[in-house]
Amino acid sequence: MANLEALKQAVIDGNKKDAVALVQHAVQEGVDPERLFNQYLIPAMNAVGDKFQRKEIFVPEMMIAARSMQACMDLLKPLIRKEATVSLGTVVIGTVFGDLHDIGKNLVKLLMESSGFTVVDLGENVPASKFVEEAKAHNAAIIGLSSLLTTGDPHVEQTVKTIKGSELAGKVKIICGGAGVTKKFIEEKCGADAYAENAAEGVKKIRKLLGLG
Ligand code: B1M
Repeated sequence: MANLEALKQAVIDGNKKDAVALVQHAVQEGVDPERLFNQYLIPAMNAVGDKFQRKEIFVPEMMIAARSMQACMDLLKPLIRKEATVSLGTVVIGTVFGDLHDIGKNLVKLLMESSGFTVVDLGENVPASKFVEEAKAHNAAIIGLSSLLTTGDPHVEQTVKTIKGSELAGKVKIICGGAGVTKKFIEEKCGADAYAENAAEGVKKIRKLLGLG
């Protein structure tokens, strides 16, 4: 039987080799890849964050754990991507300026693609103007902002302002998520169109914003 608690622990410990082997084993045993993400990999990264906050680990350990998580995600990616024949729309996504976290954003991207959207990934540390340029170039219906740092708040607000003040105003909807922002801040203060707590909610909210039900 697949040892999923051991998988969680391997990610927390930054033991990439074991984590990858345990994911492979779980998949061979028929465990649902999305269940692996939601019930083991994401809680593992949350545990890493808690340890960092308690000063039990420091940036290098956090980095090593993140690499293990990324390796597991790379392995699962082809398994949950279902090729859509027709795109439901284009989403331009990136992590806001000053923020280098990309694991959550990559997960959101993966789920959006597997749900039928075309996703243009701008990476991390993305300036506001780049979101506007790329959304124009790709005729995007949605811009997705990810923000993990609470110090990123002003960048989220600035990015939303820049997009809303550009010729994209009224043409593109903005959705934001990430541990650095709250629903209240996103929907009431910074003027974005939607907040999503996680990747699955992100897909649901985008469908709603585009009137896809
Ligand atoms: Co950093 N980090 N980190 N970090 N890091 C956090 C975010 C932190 C909460 C840790 C802590 O203190 N407990 C803390 C922020 C505190 C704060 O702002 N209040 C923190 C800090 C302080 C820092 C540094 C400043 C540390 C330092 O240098 N002293 C530094 C900042 C660098 C920078 O960005 N300029 C830093 C660096 C790093 C690493 C590079 C080591 C690494 C990132 C590697 C990488 O991303 N490639 C890292 C990591 C791994 C974390 C934690 C442990 C894990 C983040 C993660 O990947 N979670 C994190 C603690 C935590 O979050 N528990 C922490 C798993 C991921 C799947 O979840 O990204 O939340 P998440 O995404 C979720 C949802 O939020 C949502 O859906 C996703 C999945 O369902 N979501 C969206 C995200 N984006 C969305 C967009 C959407 C919709 C939903 O629509 C567009």
